[in-house]
Amino acid sequence: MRQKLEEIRKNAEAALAGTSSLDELDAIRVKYLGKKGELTAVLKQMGGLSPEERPVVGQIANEIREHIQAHIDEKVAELKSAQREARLMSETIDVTLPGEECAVGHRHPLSIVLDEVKEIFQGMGFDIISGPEVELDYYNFEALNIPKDHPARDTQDTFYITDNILLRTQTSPCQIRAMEERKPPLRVISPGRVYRSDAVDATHSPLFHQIEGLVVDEGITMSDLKGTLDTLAKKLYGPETKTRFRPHHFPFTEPSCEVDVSCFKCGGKGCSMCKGEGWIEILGAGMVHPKVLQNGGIDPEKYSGFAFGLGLERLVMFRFDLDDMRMLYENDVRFLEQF
Ligand code: 2NM
Repeated sequence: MRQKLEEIRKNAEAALAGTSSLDELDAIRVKYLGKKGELTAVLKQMGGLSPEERPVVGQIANEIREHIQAHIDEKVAELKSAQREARLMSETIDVTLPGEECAVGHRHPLSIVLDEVKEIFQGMGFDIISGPEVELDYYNFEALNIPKDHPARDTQDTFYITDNILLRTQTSPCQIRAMEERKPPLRVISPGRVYRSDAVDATHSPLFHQIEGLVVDEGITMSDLKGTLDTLAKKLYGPETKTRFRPHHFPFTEPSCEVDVSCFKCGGKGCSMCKGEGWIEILGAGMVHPKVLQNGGIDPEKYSGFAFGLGLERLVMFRFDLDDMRMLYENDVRFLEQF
């Protein structure tokens, strides 16, 4: 009988060594230690033993039971720990990967171009800032010198949440906040989502992305604006690219301009991309209005600055020759896997 018990112990140990799941462990427990298990079966035959032998064999059986049970417990703990580890690994994000890369290496075209623009500005010493998408009317309009009766403030164009809370229609509120929080010299870009109450079509979406920039220091002039945006154009579209600055009006800048780049498809001769113009508009810009500097807590007598804004979707559509903006939002894998 002792021999039989020893055999059970050996078999149980051997079975335990090869287990890799909690189910297997439970099956072993049932097979050896269960009510109808092998150990129980042996103990049921103890009636046939002599009174001297009975307690000795009983003790051996108990020791074997405890031994096997302890071994099972140990294995269960090991397996559970390995499972926990595996789950943590699967939930871990590798922060060194490029943002928003999917499992098979595709990146969203908006992310590709955004990263390019960010890198260009970082190379010129700009900080990248962000801010709330749900904004106060003050930061989105008032501080930017956009008057109460301005068409942009119409409820037709802006998503209002309450009378003075809205979804930002541009990222310039970030720049007012940057002026409040920082001291000149100031060099920031604020990329992000903006919202306008537009109907969806090939070139409009109620949610799109803007990249705005702001530079404030002593002695900043229109030359700095032109040099910076010319550098952006050449880095984006190649060193042959020319820029053209046309007068325009924005309430938050004075003077203001729109910026065209020479067509990167035809080089300026005129083609389908530039509609025969030779030029493609990519930016709005200007010298920050003194009232806006003042609203940001900056003395316009001492400092001046320039600012600009560009639409990311437009840039992406030019880059990848897309004719319909909706491609960027529909998440059709046949589109996304091309990037
Ligand atoms: C544009 C065009 C021109 C702009 C102005 C400011 C701020 F906050 F500094 F006043 N940020 N961005 C600006 C200027 C934006 O977008 C077409």
